[in-house]
Amino acid sequence: MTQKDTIYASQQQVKDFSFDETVVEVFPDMIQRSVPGYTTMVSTMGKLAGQYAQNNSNLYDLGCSLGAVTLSMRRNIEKQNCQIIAIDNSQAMIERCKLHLQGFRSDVPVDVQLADITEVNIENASVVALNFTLQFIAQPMRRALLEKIYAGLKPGGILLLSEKIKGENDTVDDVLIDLHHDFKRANGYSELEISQKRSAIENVMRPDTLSEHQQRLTDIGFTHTQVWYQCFNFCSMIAIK
Ligand code: GEK
Repeated sequence: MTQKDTIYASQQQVKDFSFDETVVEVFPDMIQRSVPGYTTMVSTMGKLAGQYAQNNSNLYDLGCSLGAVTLSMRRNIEKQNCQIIAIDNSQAMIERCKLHLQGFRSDVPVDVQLADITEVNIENASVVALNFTLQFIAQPMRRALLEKIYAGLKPGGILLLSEKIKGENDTVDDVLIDLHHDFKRANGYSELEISQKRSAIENVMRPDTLSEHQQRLTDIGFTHTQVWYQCFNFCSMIAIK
């Protein structure tokens, strides 16, 4: 049973959000009630990984948290000699991720690493997943990370990128934010929880617009980029090398 997220339920001095033990404890409930389409995105990323995995290659899950995308990819890989490398820089997440993965049997090896994704090598990759992780990387460092991923991808390899996005201007951004807050209310979050979480996250997560994402991916060299899911300000893309 996953524990309910009540982190911002009481009035408090709101600190910047971090992926610590308190968050890990409630993470599945938090992400499910906060990200519209999370289940669809995770399962579809697994299917796309199955389709684009190449024999003798690596599949990366960057910012893996508890390993949802790793598990989804692992269920779908049919190619020979593939390995999944799951990386997160939160010790609490990595410990829980290892336990979680042990609960499921598979022949596909998974290497779970505690590391900063801006500092690791990406090599011989057929699939790289960034499921709501790039948004936590400082904006000036995002391009270098994506360039490193592009360089580490084999021809025909893919990047699976899900992000919270900013509307193209303030007017439409407000529309998307209101719709998202309605979604959270419908999932049982109170006004206090919604506003305190917003304050906690605004310094650590700065979304780009969809056009900024698409332009950057094209500039880096990805030949095809397609949004395959969007609900309010949450979207998921595939970019093919
Ligand atoms: C899922 N993909 O459930 N290096 C490594 N990890 C990082 C870094 C970094 N520099 N910065 C942040 N993280 C998951 C959900 S959550 C998204 C991803 C969310 C990690 C951070 O510790 C956290 O586990 C994850 O990125 C972001 O499919 O909570 O909104």
